Amino acid sequence: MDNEKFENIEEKEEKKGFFAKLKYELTKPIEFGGKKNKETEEEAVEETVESVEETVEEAVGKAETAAEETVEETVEEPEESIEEPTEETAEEPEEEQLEEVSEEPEKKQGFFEKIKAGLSKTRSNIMSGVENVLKAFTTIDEELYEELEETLIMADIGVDTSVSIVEELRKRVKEQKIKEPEKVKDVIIEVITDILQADKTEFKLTSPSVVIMIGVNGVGKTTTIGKLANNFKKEGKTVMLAAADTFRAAAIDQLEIWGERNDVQVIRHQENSDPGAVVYDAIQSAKAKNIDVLLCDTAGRLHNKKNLMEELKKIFRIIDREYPDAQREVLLVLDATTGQNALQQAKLFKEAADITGIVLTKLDGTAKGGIVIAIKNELKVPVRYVGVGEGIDDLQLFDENDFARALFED
Ligand SMILES: Nc1nc2c(ncn2[C@@H]2O[C@H](COP(=O)(O)OP(=O)(O)OP(=O)(O)O)[C@@H](O)[C@H]2O)c(=O)[nH]1
Ligand SMILES: [Mg+2]
Repeated sequence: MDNEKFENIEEKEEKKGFFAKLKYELTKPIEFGGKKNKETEEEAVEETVESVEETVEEAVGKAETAAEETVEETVEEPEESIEEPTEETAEEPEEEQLEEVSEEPEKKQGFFEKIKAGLSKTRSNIMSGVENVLKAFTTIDEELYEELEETLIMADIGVDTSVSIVEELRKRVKEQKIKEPEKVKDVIIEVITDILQADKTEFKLTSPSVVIMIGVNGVGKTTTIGKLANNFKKEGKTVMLAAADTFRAAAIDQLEIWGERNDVQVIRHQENSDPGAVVYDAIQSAKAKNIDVLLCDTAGRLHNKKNLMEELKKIFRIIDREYPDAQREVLLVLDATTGQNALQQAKLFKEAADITGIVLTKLDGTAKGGIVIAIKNELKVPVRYVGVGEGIDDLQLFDENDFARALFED
């Protein structure tokens, strides 16, 4: 086995991933950074702080190395890069190019680049592991499959899903009569893409509709409401927010800020008031004003788990009774950086709520994005949106094709 070659490839992958992330970090808007984290002492939030610190340290360390490397590279080939702007470039009129590209595909391209950059760590986490295993084998045997399974599990794809991926892989390798280990990589990509694209349904909101955001604390419920309000407004819909997380005054204020930013009304009561009453009032107001979408924030934690689930059930009962004509969407928000833990949370919330969709936040910069494959495969609840940053525009409708491409394209 050629160890040196091994390391070089790993280094290259890492570098590629790092530059994509660095590029993304430099362009993303900084909003609300860490504000929430300072307000609560819950473990999950502390973890987020730690992981942010780790990422910063890691980024600084890598940036230093990268800077050194860049200097070396520049010194080595200075002349070529100076000569680069050729006549061709000078001749091409800029305007003509702009005319050709209409606004829509450009926007889509921006979206795609953002998710691709966000997924760079996940991509190298999955693919460099797979490539290393495949390189270590000359024939396809049982041991190879076992090592692949282990690699997929390590990449946060989850045990059950990794087992079923490898099972399907065996079948396809046999069917396609593949003999060389390096050709297995494309089949793995194919199998995972099929999982991501299975059971596609379109997310459509009719008017009026009510969207309830649920999930444990710190996953990004309130932020996602702010981003959703922005998305819906851009579609020409009227939006109202309900501050049904009355557990902390700061939670109500946070929603209020998102309301101001989006220029939409926020229905709020005092801290510790009944969340059901907030939702009741919001429904009456939304009806009176013919609001298209009512977005309800809920608490991520209460004194105990049972309280939380009971409170959610009460909110759903009020919506059923007061707003039967409205389309009801219950979106469970999961934090991609928590990996397997996100799956456990989903199982818990499924007991209390009819979850209609998943929002997977914080996909930007995490290496644990493989969890989306497990979520698709195991939860049987559609992923509707993905969060790729803290800014108002950092929420994307989950597009199976784009996501699979972003995950595997170099
Ligand atoms: N990087 C990144 N950060 C995000 C994303 N979504 C939310 N956040 C951040 O995560 C933190 C927690 O978000 P909140 O919206 O307050 O979470 P919450 O679920 O409402 O939390 P509770 O109100 O405590 O239940 C904030 O600092 C957000 O800016 C995302 O997609 N990417
Ligand atoms: Mg909140």
